[in-house]
Parts: sequence; structure tokens; C-alpha cells
Amino acid sequence: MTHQILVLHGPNLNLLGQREPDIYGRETLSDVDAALRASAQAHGATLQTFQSNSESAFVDRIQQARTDGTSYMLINAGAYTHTSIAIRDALAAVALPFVEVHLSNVYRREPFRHHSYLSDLAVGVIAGLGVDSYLAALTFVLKQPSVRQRE
Ligand code: CA2
Repeated sequence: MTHQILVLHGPNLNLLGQREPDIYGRETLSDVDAALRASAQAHGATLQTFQSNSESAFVDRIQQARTDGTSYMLINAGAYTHTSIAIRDALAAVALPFVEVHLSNVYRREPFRHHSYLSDLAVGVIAGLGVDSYLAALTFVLKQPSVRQRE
């Protein structure tokens, strides 16, 4: 089976490429999504993306992944990484494998960014490589066997 990958971008990531380029780079979220989709397609996988500034919309999209055929997720939950037990609980409930992704190296930043509510549920965590964090995570996922059946 081929992978059906869901990429989730959390709050404020819609501003990518428009603000704080020293931290988050100059590529827009559309650029990132297009690069990920192209790479997935080149490997015969499908890839959907979703961005929301709303915690509840994020939880709803994760719950939807339980039954929409998603086999793997890449998740940059943005600031919710450090605050959201609700997103953690949704990820635990759907029990789909995911890689936690961060553009910036959160460990070189403020102490409140050093804790993640998601990391111990993730297959792996990639931080600090800019847009390449997403691409590295996708490269990893595309090597993993896909065993999930649609429910
Ligand atoms: O480094 C990351 O990817 C983060 O998840 C980004 C979050 C931050 O709260 C996390 O600690 C680390 C913030 C996303 C804000 O994105 C922006 C992008 C461009 C301009 C302004 C904000």
C-alpha cells in the first residue's frame, strides 16, 4: 500500500515567509506544501495539508484522520506543541504514527519552547532545519511501510 500522508501546520504558520524570516525563513507555507506534495507524488504517495490557528479545528482534523485513510502524519503544532493537552489527547486517541516537525531549533530558544506535549507520542522529532525539517521528515515517512487499511 502507498502512504496517504497528512501534514498539519499549527497557529501562525500561515505567516511563513511574511514575518520573522531570520527565524522561520523566506519560503511561504504554499511553497512548503507544494514541495512536500511534489516529493510525495514522485514516490507514489498522496499528501494533504491543513493549517489552522484554532486548537479545536486542529483536534477535529486529527480525529478525522482516524477514518479518512491517513497512514502517517507530519505535525508542526506551532505554539500548541508547548501548551495543548487536547491535541496530545487527540493524537493518542487516533494512534496514527507521526513525526513532530519544527522549523526552528526550539532548544536554542526560550525555555518554554523546550517542552513538548507531543514528543513522547511521536515516532521522531525534527527541529531546526527550516523547511528541510519537513522534507527530512517526509523522506523518512516515505521509507516506512504503509499497513493502514481504511476503516
Ligand atoms: O519552529 C517551529 O516550527 C515552531 O513550531 C513555530 C512556532 C513556535 O511557537 C514553536 O515554538 C516552534 C511558531 C510559528 C509561528 O510561525 C510564524 C511564521 C512566520 C512569521 C511569524 C510566525
